[in-house]
Amino acid sequence: MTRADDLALYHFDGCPYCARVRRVLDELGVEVELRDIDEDPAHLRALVEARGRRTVPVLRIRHAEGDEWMPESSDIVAFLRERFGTAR
Ligand SMILES: N[C@@H](CCC(=O)N[C@@H](CS)C(=O)NCC(=O)O)C(=O)O
Repeated sequence: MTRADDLALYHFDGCPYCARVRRVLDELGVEVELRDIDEDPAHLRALVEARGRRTVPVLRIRHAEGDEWMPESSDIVAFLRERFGTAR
């Protein structure tokens, strides 16, 4: 497994787009912090503050210059495949 400490996935259990991203993480053998917005109101608050909406999945990417918030499951999957496609 590859642990990516700069990434956090905002999601919830019953969301099919989130499940798609979680499946790709499993497939690539990548572990990121999973932030369930239904389970933890602080995660929901952080997401809405950053994005102005509660739509998930959203991947938070930490950069030296600040956080990037990436919505859209297809974009997140493309990012993960590009970065970790050869992780295993
Ligand atoms: N096009 C988006 C769709 C995401 C989406 O519709 N997410 C749903 C849950 S599966 C959601 O968060 N709906 C609540 C909302 O938008 O407020 C993607 O592919 O990520």
